[in-house]
Amino acid sequence: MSPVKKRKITALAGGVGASKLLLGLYEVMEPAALSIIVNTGDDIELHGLKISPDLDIVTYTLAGIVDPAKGWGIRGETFHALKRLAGYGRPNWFNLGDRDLATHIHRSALLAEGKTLSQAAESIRIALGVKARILPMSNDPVPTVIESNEGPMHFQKYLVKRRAEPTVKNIRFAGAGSARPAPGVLEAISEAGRIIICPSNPLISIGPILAIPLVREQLRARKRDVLAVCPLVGGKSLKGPSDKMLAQQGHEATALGVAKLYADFTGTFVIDPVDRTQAAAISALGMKVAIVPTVMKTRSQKRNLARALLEL
Ligand code: FO1
Repeated sequence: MSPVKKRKITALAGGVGASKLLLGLYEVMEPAALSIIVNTGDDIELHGLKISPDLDIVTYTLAGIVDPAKGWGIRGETFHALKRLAGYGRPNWFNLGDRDLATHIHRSALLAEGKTLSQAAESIRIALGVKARILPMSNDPVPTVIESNEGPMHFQKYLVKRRAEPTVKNIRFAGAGSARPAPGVLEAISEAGRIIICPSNPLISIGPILAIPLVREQLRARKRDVLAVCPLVGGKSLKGPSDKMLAQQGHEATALGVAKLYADFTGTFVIDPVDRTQAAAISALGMKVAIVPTVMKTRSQKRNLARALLEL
């Protein structure tokens, strides 16, 4: 492998869970050598604006402006515009802050001018001074639809408005089968020395990216160099409802259960020491297993995991 290729790292990411590791990577490697392919299945249109939560979470985190307590939105936000919107009878269950709204207005204006989501993401990350490449998985809409006991609902409605309470019967990525990867996505996978699957929800954060056929195919072609970090530790998700959703979908809510979903394209599966008893069963799926602390509460834990992944 050429030294340039070896230096390049590509990550597949959802939002809050992924951003912890991405921040670690951003701080321990040359940031410009990092490319991040981001889930857009969570995107939603509200108040006539295109909102791309995972793109924004990743961008705000790397720009150092994310709200550290929530992991999404901008630090020190105010919500005057949302209150006024509610006064007009508009829905206010999705908390859009005043400064965050500027991002959505800018993105929506660019799209209305005929620019792509990739171009909008590029404009936002440059303006916020982020040096890593941030690529939406696709410029085609691939909305995640939760088929629940209360009927089909948009993913954000399930997660935020209904607080992940409905039972998930099925998860659909509408249009994924014919969606094209956004410009740069396939190259980012083929040209990287390592491809890291971040510890995001395998079903609704990494799942939509994998549902684009050319992306999964390209990952399979790079299997040896794909590392996946397990988002469950001791059968519990580090962030969000992954464990509950896996169980409702008939998967084991364990490291092994996640490994089974990733076995066709992952060369090395990274688990926390807590799950070491599952290493043999995961190896039997045809993957190497790396045992590394994956809980990232502090900045040094984020950097340590990032360094460990680069050194594996
Ligand atoms: N998550 C919430 O739990 N409640 C919210 O009101 C909310 C608003 C929001 C606004 C902008 C944004 O970029 C993200 C926001 N999120 C909110 C996070 C988001 O719903 C999810 O965490 C991601 O889509 C899953 O990665």
